[in-house]
Amino acid sequence: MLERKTVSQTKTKRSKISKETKRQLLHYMTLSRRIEHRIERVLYRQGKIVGGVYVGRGQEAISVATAIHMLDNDIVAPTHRDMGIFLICGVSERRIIAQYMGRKTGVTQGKDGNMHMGDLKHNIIAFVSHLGDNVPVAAGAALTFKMRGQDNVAFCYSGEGATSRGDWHEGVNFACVHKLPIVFFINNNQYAYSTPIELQMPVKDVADRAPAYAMAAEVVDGNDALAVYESAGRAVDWARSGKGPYLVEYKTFRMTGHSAHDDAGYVPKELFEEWARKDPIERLQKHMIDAGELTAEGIESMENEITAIIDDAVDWADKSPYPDPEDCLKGVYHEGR
Ligand SMILES: Cc1ncc(C[n+]2csc(CCOP(=O)(O)OP(=O)(O)O)c2C)c(N)n1
Ligand SMILES: [Mg+2]
Repeated sequence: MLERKTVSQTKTKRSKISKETKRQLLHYMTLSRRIEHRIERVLYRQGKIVGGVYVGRGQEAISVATAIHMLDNDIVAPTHRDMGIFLICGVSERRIIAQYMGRKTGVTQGKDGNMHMGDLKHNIIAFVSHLGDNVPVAAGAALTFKMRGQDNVAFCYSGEGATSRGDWHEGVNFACVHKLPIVFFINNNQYAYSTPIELQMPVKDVADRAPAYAMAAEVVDGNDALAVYESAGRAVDWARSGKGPYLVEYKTFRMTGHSAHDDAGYVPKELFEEWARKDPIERLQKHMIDAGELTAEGIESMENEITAIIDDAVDWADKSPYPDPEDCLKGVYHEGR
């Protein structure tokens, strides 16, 4: 079993990460933040969003710098704060915005208005809303890989709150007993809705749960995109090479309320101030500027390009029709190939 590492031990060999990879990380992290900002702070307030909105502000490095390691036919089970995964997997910005606006052109063809989406054409298991339940589902996919002799990996995401659920533990136990090719990526943003971590877990780190399943695990700074990238690479390699499951806990902070209607009045203001100084996008920008890999003009042109993509997506989605009532029952059950 791999010795568990702590945040301070995960000093990265950054020189090995190419400038192009860093640029991709920055692009997708910025795109995630901007698209979620448009949805939560603009479209939601204009009454154009159907249902609730959950965002991953401040956590963008986790979904982006992990999912970027997915290979062909790998499968992913995201959480409600993983916009970056949908973007990395190639779901178009237009379909994503249409999803939130409840339109027929959205990922669920207007059956839902937020993150409860998935698309197997993009290898994304539809988001399982019952927290913890995406673990047995993703473990089932990993079992299929193993039985078919495929060297694919299931990427399975949870918040720290979900790790206190019974179904989470059952799924992890099953995956570890059968040495399945699965990686558990945990975003530990220190709150589960309004419950702070110390009121829902007796252990210090989520990774402390791993030894009970003889599972390799490490704790990593989730706001350091390059550390996330490197640790995810290690974890995925481990699972892909047949050594069984691996858990990576990313320490981060939810820089918003639980959802768009929640003002997070229960979170001490100082925590937001402290974590604002660790913003993952600003940190990556600073690293790249210091390394001579990015300029202020480069940041501006990336942001302009992203704004244009989002403007186009909103315009397209807004012109899309709502679903017809008879469409509601279509696609609920498997209808054959
Ligand atoms: C079994 C279950 N209980 C409650 C909820 C309602 N709920 C949705 S998200 C959430 C908080 C989850 O906390 P965490 O797992 O830490 O994820 P985070 O929202 O912090 O990313 C809750 C209680 C749910 N979806 N499923
Ligand atoms: Mg949480």
